[in-house]
Amino acid sequence: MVSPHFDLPGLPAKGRCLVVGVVNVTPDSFSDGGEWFDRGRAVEHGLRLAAEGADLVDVGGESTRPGAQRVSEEEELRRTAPVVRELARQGVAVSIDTMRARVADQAVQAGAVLVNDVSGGLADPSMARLVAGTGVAYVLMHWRGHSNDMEKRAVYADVAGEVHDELRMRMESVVGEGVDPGQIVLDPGLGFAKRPEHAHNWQLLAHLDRFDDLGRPLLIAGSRKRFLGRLLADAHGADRPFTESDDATLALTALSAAAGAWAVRVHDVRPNADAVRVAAAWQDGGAALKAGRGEPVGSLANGGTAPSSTPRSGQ
Ligand code: PMM
Repeated sequence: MVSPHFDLPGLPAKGRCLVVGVVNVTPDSFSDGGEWFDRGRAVEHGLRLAAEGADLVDVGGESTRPGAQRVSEEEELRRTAPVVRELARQGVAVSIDTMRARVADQAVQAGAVLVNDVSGGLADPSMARLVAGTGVAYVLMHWRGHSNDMEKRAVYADVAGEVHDELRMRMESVVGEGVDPGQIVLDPGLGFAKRPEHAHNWQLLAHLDRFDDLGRPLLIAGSRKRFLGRLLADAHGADRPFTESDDATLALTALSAAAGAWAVRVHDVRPNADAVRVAAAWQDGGAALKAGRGEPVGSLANGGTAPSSTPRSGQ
């Protein structure tokens, strides 16, 4: 896989895999549905994630769980803009998780430094031009359709090859609309039109090096996803609940970092922030540490500290 040493506009280059912490301001996301729906709690949670070591905090206002229905643009704006603004004001590097250009635009105006578009520019024809105009970093994810019918689109003869080719085409398309290739981060879209029972996600992870020729950094976002629960099913064939898949997520992070991922997107930040540091020290043989370039965990621009408890999902 390509190395994490990529310079992206407006983002920290830390010479290691970055950690993106998730704040879903939704009543129904699969992994933390309802936990941070309240605006004040969402901000508090984002601050906690930053203090625990998140390099970026990803704020989303629309659930993309399989089968989910869309929310209106107004509702998505109402959920996200104030949270983005307050986190950015407090010195957090914020990313906006949206498929809508207008939501992305308002978030960037409120201080977001990255647009995370799970549709790779397919859901909103205005997204590429907006991203080009703002110049911010852009996560372009592999996507085959909205959550209400993505499962039936998960048909592949060679999942890694097809995801690779579809990402390349999407990249060419947004570059054709003015996006600078240097703004782009690619994401294979684990769990999106990928079926646990067909091991699509594992096929992608096993073949991440096939994305090298695209020449862009990779974001890996497998935290608490169903394919982990399926792998860890019990003797009766029941999937491990996502509330008990944070250890598996941590393993995924360590392996992704070792494989050269630019960033991982996770819910439980603290152990994953540790894992990417372990991977970096392993890779450079402790050179940065010896040279006094060790890095404190969770240093916010405003010096914030973590509130004490980290609530778990109740879903
Ligand atoms: N997955 C979810 C939401 N946003 N963004 C990117 N770039 N990649 C993903 O795989 C991704 C995402 C859904 O998971 P959640 O409900 O835990 O946020």
